[in-house]
Amino acid sequence: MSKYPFADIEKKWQDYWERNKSFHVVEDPAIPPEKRVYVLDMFPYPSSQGLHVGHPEGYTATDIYCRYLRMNGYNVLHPMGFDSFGLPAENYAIKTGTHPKATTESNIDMFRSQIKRLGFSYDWDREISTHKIEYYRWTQWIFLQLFKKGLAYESQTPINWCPSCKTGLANEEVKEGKCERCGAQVTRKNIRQWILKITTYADQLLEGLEDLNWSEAIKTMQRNWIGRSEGADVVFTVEGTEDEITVYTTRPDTLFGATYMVLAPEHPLVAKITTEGQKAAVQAYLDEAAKKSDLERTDLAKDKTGVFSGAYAVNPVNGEKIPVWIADYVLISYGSGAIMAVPAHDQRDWEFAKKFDIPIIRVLEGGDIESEAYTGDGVHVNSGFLDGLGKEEAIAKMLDWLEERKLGKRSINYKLRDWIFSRQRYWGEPIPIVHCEKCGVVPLAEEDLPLTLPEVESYAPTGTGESPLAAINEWVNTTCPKCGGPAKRETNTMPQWAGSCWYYLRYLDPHNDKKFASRDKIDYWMPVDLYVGGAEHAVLHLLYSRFWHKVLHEIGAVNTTEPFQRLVNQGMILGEGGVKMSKSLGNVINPDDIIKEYGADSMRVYEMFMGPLQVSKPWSTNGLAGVHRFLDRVWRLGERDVIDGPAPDDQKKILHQTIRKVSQDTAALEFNTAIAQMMIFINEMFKSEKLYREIWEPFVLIIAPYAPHLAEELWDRLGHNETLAYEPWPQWDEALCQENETEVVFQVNGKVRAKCMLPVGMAKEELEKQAMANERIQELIDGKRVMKVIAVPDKLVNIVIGK
Ligand code: ANZ
Ligand code: ZN
Repeated sequence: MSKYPFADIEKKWQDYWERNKSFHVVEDPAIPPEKRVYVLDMFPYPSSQGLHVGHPEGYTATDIYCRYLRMNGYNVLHPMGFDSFGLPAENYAIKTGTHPKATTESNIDMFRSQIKRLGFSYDWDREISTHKIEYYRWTQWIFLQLFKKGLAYESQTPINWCPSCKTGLANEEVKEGKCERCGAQVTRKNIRQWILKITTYADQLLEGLEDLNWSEAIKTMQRNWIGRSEGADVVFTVEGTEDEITVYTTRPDTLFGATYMVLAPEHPLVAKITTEGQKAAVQAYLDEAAKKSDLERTDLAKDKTGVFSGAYAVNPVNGEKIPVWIADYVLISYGSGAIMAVPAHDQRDWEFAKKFDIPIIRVLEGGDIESEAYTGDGVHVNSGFLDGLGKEEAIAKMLDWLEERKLGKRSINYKLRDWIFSRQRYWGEPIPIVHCEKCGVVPLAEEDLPLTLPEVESYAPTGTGESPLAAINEWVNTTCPKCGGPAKRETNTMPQWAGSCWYYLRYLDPHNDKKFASRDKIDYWMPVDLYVGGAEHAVLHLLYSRFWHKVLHEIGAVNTTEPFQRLVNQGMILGEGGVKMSKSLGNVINPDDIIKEYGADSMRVYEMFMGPLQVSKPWSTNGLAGVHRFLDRVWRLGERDVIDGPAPDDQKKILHQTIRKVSQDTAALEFNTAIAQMMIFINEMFKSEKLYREIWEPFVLIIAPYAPHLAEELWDRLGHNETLAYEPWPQWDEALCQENETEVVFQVNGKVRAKCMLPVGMAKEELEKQAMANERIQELIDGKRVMKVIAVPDKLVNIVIGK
């Protein structure tokens, strides 16, 4: 008996698959559409740390599923690639002078070999990397399509600015007021930016969620991010002037309770309406507010600040004069950048009014407005023509009233902001735009793509808000594609999200140099049937790629309105003890070490055995060793000589039960319970000295998706000389699965005293007889009075005795 030689086996089969291109897939037209499946993993960013244990979790899950589908006759597209533009490589280049391309490509080589060591069945001929010219040429092409549709525009906007990375950040990259990458405090800076109009698609992005097979949790996160809000724009006039202040409110029914107004500090009317006497105070306040991020400003827990402008506005419903304040809890970027404040019924306004001693007027009954704002429903009071109405009726009535008098109109707002798409960085896709003195902003012609990233001397950002590309005169100075006159290239680059917005399409046709992907191939495979990855991409990546996909659909470039039909988010793998794996805690598990010590198959089966795919679960070295022992037992069974004759019935039964469970659970991505059943099967097998071919062969096939190297080796030993990857998946016979005996317990006064295997479905009377005839039970009831016998078929018999 030899030791389970996983290292040799794994190397051997990985070489075999590679040599034979076992998982190369083509668009076979003979395969009907319902048998074509596209299973996608979120591709990794090739960091210098290499693969972590979270990567193989999702990758193993999809790999098992793909291998299972292939054996069930599906044509399976299962590709892998690298999201290879991004900040870490650039930051490393700034520190060391190493070209980001060199670092990135050596990291990719490391990742690829680590991934290959896990035996995943990717079609490596389709590998892509987003930083490759052949790839980003098409990212640039898609940008041009967005530009042509008017969905890309330039704007001078205050953006989040990381003073340490010296670059602009999208709102999504700011976490609690700090830079997501480096942790520095984010400030505001006015800068020229390229912006994508994702907001145009807000409703489509919301509606599209309905038909997707995604978890409700992720859908809710996307809905909240889009943040559709229905309300009204209401016009107030500034007393004694022609100036008008438009506010956005979701509660027009509370107009009679508006006791002040607020302008955002950046509101254009601030300068105009501020009175002489308030000028100095207002200016001081504006200077302070400019330093804060939106997040800090809207933090509900934060102390409210503000300054009186000196001006008054007139409430359109009752002609009341109310003071206009300037306060940073109102954002310029939402609604109209101005609000009517109703302190009795809005908590932020309530806190502000308390602090600055502004009247609080109740207009709905309910709550205790002395201690907090009342935001619930109730009968309107102090509200003229709304008195006596509930919230919904009052809103409707007020909207009609305002619209009739042209004092307001229904309006819809979204939390979703347009996407700040430019980065003042080197290691990204150049934006294919030139700035011409005469023609302004001019896109490159599609034929002139790719616009390649030039070599630079220094990767360090200039800190002026310009990218390092701005320093390369030969590259920057160019001619205008329109008039031929002197022009300058755009020097901003695209954000890392750009490449990952459409990579799933490039896998379909990775070597096409005429199109981003041929329509035939798109039609053959799309949409993605299953997309597996971490929940950290719940909004950004998944929203951006949906947006691009919708644009591509509109221009007729793709066949579906949504890219990812089904999404599954894997849970986090935590460190031993249930805490997050982190360098500082020293509890990071390196997949390479695990593979070396236990083998790739052990790693795969262990990660799937830890628990349901979607939940977080702690690493356990004991658990891993247990799984390794299980595979070792499989190996040892496989070393027996197989018997070709018919197997005994009990072995057939456990086999068919196992095929059924593994088939159903694998199809449902419930891998842990499938593995548990295979463990039960192996225990049963060890009860006999004999191993029958008709039992063993099907088992080797069903364990193959989980432990493919081991299974291939066992299959080989069984005398087959081709990969089992396309062997038909074993079918189970329901009749053979039936348990014909079951364990029944015998109790005396509720205590279990004996157990017995009895035929399934035995009648109550017969069960009672069996119990009474049991030796141990007879001893216990001997000389006692039997008061009652309760029999539950297939489960138990309880004998109640007296003294
Ligand atoms: C008066 C009012 C009375 C409001 C009341 C609420 C309750 P959502 O649902 O998030 O869309 N608001 C409007 N524009 C704002 C801005 N730029 N910055 C900060 N707050 C703003 O919230 C809409 C409500 O948020 C609006 O309705 C407005 O306050 C405030 F009992 O108007 B409300
Ligand atoms: Zn020009």
